[in-house]
Order: sequence, then structure tokens, then C-alpha cells
Amino acid sequence: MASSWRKISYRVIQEVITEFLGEHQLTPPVLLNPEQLKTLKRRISKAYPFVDRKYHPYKVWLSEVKANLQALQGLPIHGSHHHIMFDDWSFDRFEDLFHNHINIKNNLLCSVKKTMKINESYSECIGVEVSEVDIVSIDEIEINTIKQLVYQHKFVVFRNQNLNEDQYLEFASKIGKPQIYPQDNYHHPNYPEIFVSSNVAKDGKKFGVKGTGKYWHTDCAFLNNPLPFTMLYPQILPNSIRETYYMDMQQIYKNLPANLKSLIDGKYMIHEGKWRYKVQEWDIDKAIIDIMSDFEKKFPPAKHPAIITHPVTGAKILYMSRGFTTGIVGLDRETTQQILSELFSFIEREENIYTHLWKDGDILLWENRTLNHKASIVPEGQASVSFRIGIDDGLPFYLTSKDMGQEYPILAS
Ligand SMILES: O=C(O)CCC(=O)C(=O)O
Ligand SMILES: [Fe+2]
Repeated sequence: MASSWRKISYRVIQEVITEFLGEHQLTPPVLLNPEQLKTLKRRISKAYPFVDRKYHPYKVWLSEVKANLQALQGLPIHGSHHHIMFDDWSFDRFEDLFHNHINIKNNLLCSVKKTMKINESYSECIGVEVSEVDIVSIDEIEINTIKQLVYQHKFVVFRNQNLNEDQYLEFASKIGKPQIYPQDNYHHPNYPEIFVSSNVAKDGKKFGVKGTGKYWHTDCAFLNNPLPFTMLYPQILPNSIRETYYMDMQQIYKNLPANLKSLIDGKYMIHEGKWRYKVQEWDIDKAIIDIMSDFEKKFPPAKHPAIITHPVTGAKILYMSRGFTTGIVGLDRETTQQILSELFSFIEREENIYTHLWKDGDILLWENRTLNHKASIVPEGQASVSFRIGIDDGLPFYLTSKDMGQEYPILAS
């Protein structure tokens, strides 16, 4: 898979340097004085406001910038730099690299502002609100902007939407590849990509599954390939308040005390779905132990690093939840339980919880690598129906240590 990181990088280099040269009325090849060089480097760095400076691809990219700046000044390039130089300053030959990629937000806002309203002050910590967007006729630039907003702000809420199933699914397909959830009792009868959370029958038949997600979790953490994005679109909101709660596990990791960090640094955690399995008609007369072992045959426990690295932003994220995380690889049961319970009490504190209060017409799209979430309780007797679509953004769920150790870690085809 081609690296969106590198594609973004070249676009940013192109735009920042071109602008800089224009401002200074310089035509390459030029010799920049040290002050100009410093300014240019600072500007390029500032184009990545949300990237961890220690992120490996970022460092590789910086070394490319350095080499290209040397080329720009006509200086010889030393070392094993085998990358393309911006010697002729016609960036056309990078066009194939830019094709079909995620654009960085700053490149796009000007054109996108005309078609949708982005309210970034929507919440202090996470989330951004998008209104006045016509999802049915949304274009590629808007989609790319939305993806970038999700990576940066963790969730996007679209207001006042009124989409049918086809339109909803089409929107999801523009963002990425809709997942077909591996348990078909959750499927919409006509749209297997739509995961139905419902306590209301449809055409006299059971429709989806009721009361999903009432515990802290990230969707599909118990699979080897969990879900990058989740989109949720309530169809019927109960008369009582209906909320979904979120916790930003990137921020929580940042705040994690050093002693807790050291307990899980470099460790893998185990995630299991079996404790959340909802029994089906065909489970009647089966012993619970057999139901669970059947589930486990289909969905063996998954292992993921306790701290994952985001493939786009390079952020470190504490990847665990009370709903699915059941163990730490290599530690005995008692030690595991003690560490997990310490971590959960640190994580699930009131100040870490952001509440989204649902309004009619809301659609939420969130970063499922980063946010833990949980549904509010629907009181008995009140109707509630939501359509969820899991979306694969086509990037690795996280970078592995193997990726991090290589040059150009996520560039391999
Ligand atoms: O309905 C909600 O608020 C969240 C549901 C959920 O987390 C899920 O179905 O996975
Ligand atoms: Fe969920």
C-alpha cells in the first residue's frame, strides 16, 4: 500500500516551498541564506501541527526535506539519500504520488469552506461539527477533508441529515471500505454493511440486536484487524435522553503516570469478544461453556500492542478497554488483573469522559483507533434504532515495531 504520509509530505513541501519562493521572488536554483533556510524549515514543520515530532516517518521525511533544501542550494548531497530531488521545481512528476490521497487540511479548507461549515470550537477536547454539507453530492475534496478532520479531532458530527440506507452506505463507501460485521444477526436484512442496533421489529421480524455497546470499548478490538472508523446514524431516538460517551485514549496515554506506563510499555494485550456475546436462538439447550467455546473457535482472542502508533499522525494511543481487554501477554492472571484494574480506574475518570447528546439528524463518524466509547442505557419500553457502518480507511490499524525500524516504513507496496 502506498503511504499517504509520503504523499501528504510532498504536497506540503511543494506548497510551502513554492509559496516561500514566490514571496521572496526567488527562482530556483537559489542559494538561501541561513535565516531564509531557518524560516523555511520552520514553516514546513508548522504544516504538521498534529504530528508527533518523534514519529519515524516524520523524521525520515525531515531528512528528505533537508536533502532537498541542499539540492535547492546547489550543494552536494551526502549519504544514502536515494530520494527524488526538487531540482527542476516542476512538481508534475510527483502527481502520481499525490493521486487519490488524503490531503492535509490546510490545503483544502479554502475550497471546502464554500460547501460546508466546520465548527472546530464545538468541544474543547475532541470533536468537530460539520453543518451545511450536502452528503448526497459530496465530492472527493470534501471527503478528504472530513477524513483529515477525523484523524485530527477524533470525531466529526454531521448535523441535520436525512439519508436513506442507500445514501448512507454510499457516503460510507466514499470514505473507505464498509465492513461487513462478522456476525450476521446484526446485519440489516437488505444491507449487510449496516449493523443494526435496535429494539424495534421490522416487518414483524426481529431487526438487528438490541442494547449494543453499553460498556467501554472500541469496535472490533477482538479481531486481528479492528475497525479504523465507525459511523453511527440513529434512526429512532428514544424520548429519554440518548447519549454516547467517548474517551480520548491518545490524551489519556499522554497523562498516564510513569509508573503505569512502565508496567505496559512494550507489552501486548489480549482482547476477547466472548464475554459480550449475545446468545441466539440456536444457543438454546447449549451449556454456557460450549456457547463460549464455539464463539472462541470463530473469534480467537486477538493480541495488540498496549500502546499503538497511529499510521497517519504517529500519535501513541493506549489501546485497551474494559469491554474487550482481558489480559496482558506474558503476565500471570493475578498481576494482569491488578494492572488492568489500576489502568481502568485511571482511564475511566469523570474528567476523561466526553458526552455526545444525540439530536435528530446527527451522524457521527469517529476514529476507532483512538476513542473508547459506550452507549447510554435506553429505558425499558422506549424505542431506539441506530445504523452503524464500520469503515476501513485502507491504512494499517497501527504501525508495528517492524514498520518503525525500517526506513520508509509504510511505503512498501
Ligand atoms: O449506540 C451507541 O451509542 C453506541 C453503540 C455501540 O457502541 C456499538 O454498537 O458498537
Ligand atoms: Fe461500539
